[in-house]
Amino acid sequence: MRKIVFISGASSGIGEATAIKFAQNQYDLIITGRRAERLNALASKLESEKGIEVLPLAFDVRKWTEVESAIKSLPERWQKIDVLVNNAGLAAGLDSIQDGKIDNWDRMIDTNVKGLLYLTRAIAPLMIARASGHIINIGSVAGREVYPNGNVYCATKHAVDALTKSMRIDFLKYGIKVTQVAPGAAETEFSEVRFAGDKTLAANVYKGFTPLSAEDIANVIWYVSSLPPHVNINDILVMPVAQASAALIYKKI
Ligand code: NDP
Ligand code: 8X3
Repeated sequence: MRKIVFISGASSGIGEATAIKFAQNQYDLIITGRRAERLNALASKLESEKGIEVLPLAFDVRKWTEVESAIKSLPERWQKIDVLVNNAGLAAGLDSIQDGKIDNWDRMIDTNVKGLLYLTRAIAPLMIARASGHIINIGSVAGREVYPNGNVYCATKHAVDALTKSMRIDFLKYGIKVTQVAPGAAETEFSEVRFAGDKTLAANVYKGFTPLSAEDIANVIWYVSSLPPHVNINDILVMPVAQASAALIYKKI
């Protein structure tokens, strides 16, 4: 019987790379996001190339009713989730607080904090019933430090840090592992989303240095999930060599 990983935000970037990594290692996958076409295409590709089963589920993590019905609708076989990767998230805008757009704030808080909570609330009981499971939350260097105009995004990732520690305490007696993987700058669709589709602004973020790739982070997620049952990595900060802190990247331009 293959193990099952549930990955939120698998339609691009780190989540998609994580889906590929777990598929290569013969896990069955539940892949989620809002863009159903991308999820369906990834599911067909991985099923045919890797000989595993993939269940694509399109829903918005910001909506509790959608999260709850997606998890309640899981066939029994798919309820045995071994690993939950809480990856769906985004930055919207890069404005100082006095200029901040309320809609951007709501999107970040609702996705990065409430979405992560909603998925955990829906899936943790399934793990608790089996006294087994691993929850991997994708934090950020922005959850350790703040940087100019990062304000609300940084606050949401600080919240992920706090929630990861809280989950570890609350789930301790059930033997459920809880890990935070916190990346520095990784080149994905992240900056395109942050800058509302402006590809030039997004490309500038990664100019002059070698950023992390989505695969780099997927490799770390795979590593932390593949340790012996008695070993847990609580927290791991993964940076490009050219990045010393949230705001300090050495660029050769
Ligand atoms: P991408 O934009 O490439 O991927 C984000 C994923 O999140 C997409 O699959 C998107 O799917 C999903 N998502 C966003 N909003 C929702 C929603 N409301 N409901 C369901 N799914 C949603 O960015 P990354 O891969 O870089 O981001 C993944 C995680 O990594 C995020 O939590 C991000 O904060 C974190 N991170 C990224 C870093 C970076 O430099 N790239 C560094 C540190 C952390 P869809 O649009 O189809 O819904
Ligand atoms: C994403 C990386 O540095 O833009 O979490 O906050 S950063």
